Amino acid sequence: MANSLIKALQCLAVGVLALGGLAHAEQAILVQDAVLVEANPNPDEPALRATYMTNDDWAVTSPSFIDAAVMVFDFGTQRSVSRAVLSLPLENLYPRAGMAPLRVHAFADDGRIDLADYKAGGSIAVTELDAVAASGGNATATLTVDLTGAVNAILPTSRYVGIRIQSTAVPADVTSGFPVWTGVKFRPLYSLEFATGTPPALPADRPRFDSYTLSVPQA
Ligand SMILES: [Ca+2]
Repeated sequence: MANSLIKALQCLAVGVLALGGLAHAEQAILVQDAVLVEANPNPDEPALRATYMTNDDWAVTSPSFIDAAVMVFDFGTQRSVSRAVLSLPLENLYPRAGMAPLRVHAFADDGRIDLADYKAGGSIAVTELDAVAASGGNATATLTVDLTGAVNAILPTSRYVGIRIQSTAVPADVTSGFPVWTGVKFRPLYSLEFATGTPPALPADRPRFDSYTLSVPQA
């Protein structure tokens, strides 16, 4: 109990630092989180749905499965943000060749996680990051991701923002070594902090947006 409280406070401290200088930071409510698993991935037949849903906060690729960490946040009546930052506390890193690259997708959600959320939203990631570099190699650091543009694109049509995080590795990349997967494991203490206000003209994550499936506010 004491340990988990300390961990939560440490997380909060890192999250507050991530929003340094932001007055009136608020938290979107984490409605649900889960892991969507694609079993026996076949590069010739990309899956449109996950095979099953589980938990334990994995985002790893192995030769025989892909685990995507998925979470849904509720922004209530909020219709725009001046900034939004996702905090992802690591439990462990599983690098290959010294790297654990991840990609982050955001999508307008219906408020609960189902198997179709494995491919929901645009095919282009909001952002990609190497968890080893972003954490400085600290396997229990908290990663932060700027999602301002993604959140502002979703809120006009949906109060629920879905986030999906996967390793960018494909099964064929993971042919040897131990363990037989690569990516990260998170602690289930995700948070999405935001500041109220009008959207910035050029959010940091905007250039990566898939304008086909998500409408991006015009400058
Ligand atoms: Ca959903």
